[in-house]
Amino acid sequence: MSPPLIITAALNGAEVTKEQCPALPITAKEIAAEARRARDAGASIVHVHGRTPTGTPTQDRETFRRILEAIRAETDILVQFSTGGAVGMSAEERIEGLDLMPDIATLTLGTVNFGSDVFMNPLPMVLQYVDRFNTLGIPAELEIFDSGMLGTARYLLKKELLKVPFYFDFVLGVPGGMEASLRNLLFLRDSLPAERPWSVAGIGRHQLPMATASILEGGHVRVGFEDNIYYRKGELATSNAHLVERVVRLADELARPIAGPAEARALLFS
Ligand code: KMH
Ligand code: ZN
Repeated sequence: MSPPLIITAALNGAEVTKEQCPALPITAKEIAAEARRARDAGASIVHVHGRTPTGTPTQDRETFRRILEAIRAETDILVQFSTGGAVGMSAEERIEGLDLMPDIATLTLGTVNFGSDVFMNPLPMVLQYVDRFNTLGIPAELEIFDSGMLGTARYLLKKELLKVPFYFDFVLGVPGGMEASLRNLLFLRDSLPAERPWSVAGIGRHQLPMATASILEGGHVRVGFEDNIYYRKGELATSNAHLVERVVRLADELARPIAGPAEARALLFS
C-alpha cells in the first residue's frame, strides 16, 4: 500500500519574476503567508529560495533567517532551504544559510544544462556540501535532474559518505535536463540506489501529469510557482495553494491520504 502523500510546495524559486507571476512571494512576510496557505491546502513541506526586496535571487544568510523565522511564526510546515540558489552563484554563497537549521535542504548531485545556462554541481562541490550537511545534521533532499546523478548517489552511498537521512526528488522537464515522461520517471524510480522515498517535480506543463503519475506509483509530489506558474494553459495559478489543492483532490480520488508535517518527517527521516 502506498504511504500518505507528501506534498512539497516550491513557493518562489530563483527564476520566476513578479512580472510573469504577480502572486509570487518575495519578502519573508509574503513567503510565510504563502507557506501557511500551502499548509492549509495540504502541503507538508515548503521549498524556499531567497529574494532581495526587488526580487533578485539571493542566498544571503540574513534573508534566509528572516524567511525561516517568519514561516515558523506562521505555521508548522517543514521548511526546506534551497542550496541550488540561482545559476552563477558561488558554492559558498549557496549554502550560507544552512547553519540556520532548516528542517531539510536540497542537494543536487551533478551539473546540468539549465536552459541556456549551466547549473554547476561538480563532484568536489557535492562532496563539500555533503560534508556540511553531515556536520550540521540536516536531512537532504537529493535532487536528480538527470540519470547520471543517480550514479553519484550510488557512489555516496557505497562509500558511506552521506551520514544524514535523505530521500530523492526527480526534477523533470528542465530544458537541458531529463525530459518529463512517464517512462523516464519509472526508469529513475526503478534505478534508485537505495530504497528511499522519492518525489517528482515536473516543470511547466509537465507538473500535473508527473504529479498524477507519482500519486499512482507511490511517490510524492512537488508543485509550486518555482516549477510552474499556470493552473492550465493560459490561466495563471492564483497562489501556490491553488496548485496544492488540485493535487489533494487528485490524491483523494486515487485513495492516497495526505501526510501532515509530523507524518512527512517520520516517513522521510526514519
Ligand atoms: N534555481 C536552479 C538553478 C534547488 O533549489 O536546490 C536550481 C534549483 C535547485 O532551484
Ligand atoms: Zn529550488
